[in-house]
Amino acid sequence: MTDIKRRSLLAGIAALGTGACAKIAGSETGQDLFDTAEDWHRAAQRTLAGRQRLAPEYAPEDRSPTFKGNGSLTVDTPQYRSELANGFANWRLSVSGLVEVPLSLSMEQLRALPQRTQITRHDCVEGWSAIGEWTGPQLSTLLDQAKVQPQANFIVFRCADTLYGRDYYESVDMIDAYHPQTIVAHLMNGKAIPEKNGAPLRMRIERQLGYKHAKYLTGVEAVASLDDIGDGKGGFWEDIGNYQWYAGI
Ligand SMILES: Nc1nc2c(c(=O)[nH]1)N[C@H]1C(S)=C(S)[C@@H](COP(=O)(O)O)O[C@H]1N2
Ligand SMILES: [Mo]
Repeated sequence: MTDIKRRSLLAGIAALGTGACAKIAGSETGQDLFDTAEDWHRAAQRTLAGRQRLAPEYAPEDRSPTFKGNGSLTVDTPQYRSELANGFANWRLSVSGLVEVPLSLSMEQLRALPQRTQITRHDCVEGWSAIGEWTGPQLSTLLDQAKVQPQANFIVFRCADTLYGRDYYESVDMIDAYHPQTIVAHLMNGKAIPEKNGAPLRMRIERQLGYKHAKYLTGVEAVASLDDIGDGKGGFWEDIGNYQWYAGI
């Protein structure tokens, strides 16, 4: 386990501990105290195990014949149009913020990293789902390469598009960032990701609802707090007041 992961797990335990501590303070005997600590530890383990659970994966024949595009269906800038025409040969992904080694990765470099392929169901809050196959490096590989600093608590996803005149962005905590099914996808159903689905790079964060899966990805940024990002609520939909930051499924 990486230091970051261990730290975010400990943060999770600490958050859970608040309730248990109140209980401990009110307990009468040593045995009570011991039992409470035991319960607390077990509950913490259960919750952490829950967050790390894998999303169901499907068989190739389960893939939806069409995977609808939702939200932005393209990026309306001359740079994007020329990148698209050019097969995204010059697209780069930055890994920045609270890292020892900032990275700027080409598509070729991303393709050269160890890859994960997963067939998963995408669930949009608007009430539709689709099953697709996604391939790309695990986000954890990039974060380890960039050496995320211990003060980082969140990973912010930066996107090329705007929606309703605002930059689309999203963020997750370190447990989702290091989840094995959190990947930077460059293939969908074995081919380059279509324009409407976020070409050339998009996040797949399989334990979260659809709006967390940032399309048209340009950067991932490690931050201590979300306060100074966008309007401070951790994402595009969160800022405009529609959806919750934690969208775990
Ligand atoms: N950059 C960006 N990412 C985005 C969106 C968007 O509008 N812009 N829409 C989100 C929503 S609400 C969903 S359901 C999924 C849709 O992915 P799809 O277009 O591949 O169906 O992308 C998410 N990621
Ligand atoms: Mo969505």
